Amino acid sequence: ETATAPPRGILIAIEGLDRAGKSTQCALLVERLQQSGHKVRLQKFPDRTTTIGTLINSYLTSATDIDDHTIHLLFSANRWELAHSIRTDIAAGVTVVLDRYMYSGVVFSAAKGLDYEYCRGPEVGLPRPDVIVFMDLDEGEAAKRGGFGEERYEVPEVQRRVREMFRMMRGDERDAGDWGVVDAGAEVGVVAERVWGVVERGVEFARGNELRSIQ
Ligand code: 2DT
Ligand code: MG
Repeated sequence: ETATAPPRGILIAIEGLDRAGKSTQCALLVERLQQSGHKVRLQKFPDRTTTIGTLINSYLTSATDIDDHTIHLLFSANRWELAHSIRTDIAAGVTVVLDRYMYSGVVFSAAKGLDYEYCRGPEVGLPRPDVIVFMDLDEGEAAKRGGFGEERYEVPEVQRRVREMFRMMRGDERDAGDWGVVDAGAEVGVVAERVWGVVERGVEFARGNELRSIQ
C-alpha cells in the first residue's frame, strides 16, 4: 500500500484597517476551518515574539525611534524569518491564517512617503496567499468604534492615508485577483459569513494550484 500525501494547506491573509475586527474574525475563522476538518495555525504579523519582533514592538510603542527605511526592512525580515515555517506547514497540510501580512508592510511604509516599489521589493519571493480577505470599514464606522490606542500609526491622518494606499494596492495587477473585500461594518456574525465566502474561494483555488510566491 502506498501512503498518499495529504492535500496542501491553504494560505489565507486577513488585512484591513485598525478597528475593522481582524483579530476577532481571525479567531472565528480558525474555529470554523477546524470544524470543517482543516488543521490550522494562526500567524500574526508583526510577530513580536522573535528577536526582530522585539525591536518592532519597541518601535511601535515608541520606546525607540528607528529610521523609516530600517523599520520597513525589519518588518519584512520578520516575515522572512517565519517564511520557511509557513511553507513547511502548508506542504504538510496545515492551513495558515495570517493576521496582517506584506500588504500592511507595504501600505504603512508607503503612507509615510516611502516609494511604493521600494516598499514592495523586499517582499518578493515570500509565500503568496491563496486569498486575501480585506476587511473594509468606512471613516464614519471606524470613528464610531471608539478612540485609538497609543501605538504609533493609531492616528486618524495616518489611517486615512493607509486606507488610500490599500485601495491602490488592491488594484496592483501583480496580485489583484487575490483580494476579496468584505464590508466590516455589520455585526460580527454577519461579517464572519462574508469572510467565509471569500475564504471558500481560496480553498477552491488551493485544490488545483501549487502555493505561489509573491512576484
Ligand atoms: P498590530 O496592531 O496588528 O499588531 O499592528 N505594520 C504591520 C507595519 O507598519 N508593517 C508591517 O509589515 C506590519 C505587519 C500596522 C501593528 C502596526 O504595525 C503596522 C499596525
Ligand atoms: Mg494595533
